[in-house]
Amino acid sequence: MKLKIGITCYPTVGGSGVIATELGKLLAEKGHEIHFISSSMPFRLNKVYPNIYYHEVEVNQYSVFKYPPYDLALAAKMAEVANRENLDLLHVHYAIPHAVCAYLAKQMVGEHLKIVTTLHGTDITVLGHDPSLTELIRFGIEKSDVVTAVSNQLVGQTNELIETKKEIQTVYNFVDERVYRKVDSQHLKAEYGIQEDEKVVIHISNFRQVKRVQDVVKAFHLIQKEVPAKLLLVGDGPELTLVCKLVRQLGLEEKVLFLGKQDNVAELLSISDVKLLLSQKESFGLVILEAMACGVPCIGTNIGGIPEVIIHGETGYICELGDVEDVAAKAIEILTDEVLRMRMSEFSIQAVEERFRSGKIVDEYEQIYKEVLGCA
Ligand code: GMT
Repeated sequence: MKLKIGITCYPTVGGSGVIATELGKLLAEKGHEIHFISSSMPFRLNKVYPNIYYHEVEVNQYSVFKYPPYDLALAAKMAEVANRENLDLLHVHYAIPHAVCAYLAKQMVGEHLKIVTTLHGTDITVLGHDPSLTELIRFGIEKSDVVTAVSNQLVGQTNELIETKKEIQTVYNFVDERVYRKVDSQHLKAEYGIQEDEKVVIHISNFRQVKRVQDVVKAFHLIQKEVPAKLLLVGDGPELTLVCKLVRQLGLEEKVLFLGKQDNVAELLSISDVKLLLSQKESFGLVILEAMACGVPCIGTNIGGIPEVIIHGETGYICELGDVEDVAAKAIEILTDEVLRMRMSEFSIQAVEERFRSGKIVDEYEQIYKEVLGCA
């Protein structure tokens, strides 16, 4: 049965926007009709799909409003699209504001419009800053017909912090293995001035404080004392200036390459020997999955969903938050033992195939939609 699905996400924000967009594309490839309802065009929606539509939420600036009413405009747009296009369901990413807006739209459209909400962890981060929103997050969750979260850890954390009785199912993130696979990009090494004997350490993020990019630089400082290596820092964000300063202080200017935001990450991953993600908050860590799919062993912190993605000792290593000495020791182990690195690389590709394959996860979402619509 072909479904008509509305998808709302923050189209330009990190992993959740990527997952929402990729999910829409893969569902469209399976014949479903997809309607993205968001403030701007999802950034990975880069080709024409005849059964994908984009409905832009426009917020008018009337002088009477001190703040532009985005949430109301979104709810109105959701209701308008749901009525006109006869949507079966809205799949929204984030409880606030999206699940709350979807509920408002449902009130306008009728009970038949189902709401599936996926939590990515950011609601919980927001809550850490503003506890006055707890009730609203709980409301958004409890008014959704189905709620999923991207890791078991996030399910537990949501139950604990939001104190909701709502059943939350784990549906892991996935990668499009047609994009994230090992490719031949060895020429990039020479182009970036990386010597034949130098190993490549990579970090990719939006350089927010929670990503602890300084820890990556500190660990790399220890690594390069033992192994000839370069560090690729991919991405941009608020911490970049401080990270540059630390690189200068440690005298690493010649060994750290700031590559800014990049689109073809698979090419960069394919020349990398190990990846570091040393965040203090991370409900899943999609960038780890992307690296694993390209056969890159990862070292991550014992935080959030990271230990559900990296299998310690098999596909990479888990270290305690802030323990840069241990991170460096583990990285040196991987970089100096080619047999170990190759084994971890192969296990990483296998783990993605077994647990996070796009086909498997898209089927899980499809099953959820069919159950909630009573057509399973
Ligand atoms: O981590 C970010 O800064 C972006 C954030 C987002 O909203 O996209 O990422 C969250 O969702 C991703 C997709 O599910 C997860 O892979 C990230 O771990 C999660 N970030 C945090 O929990 C901090």
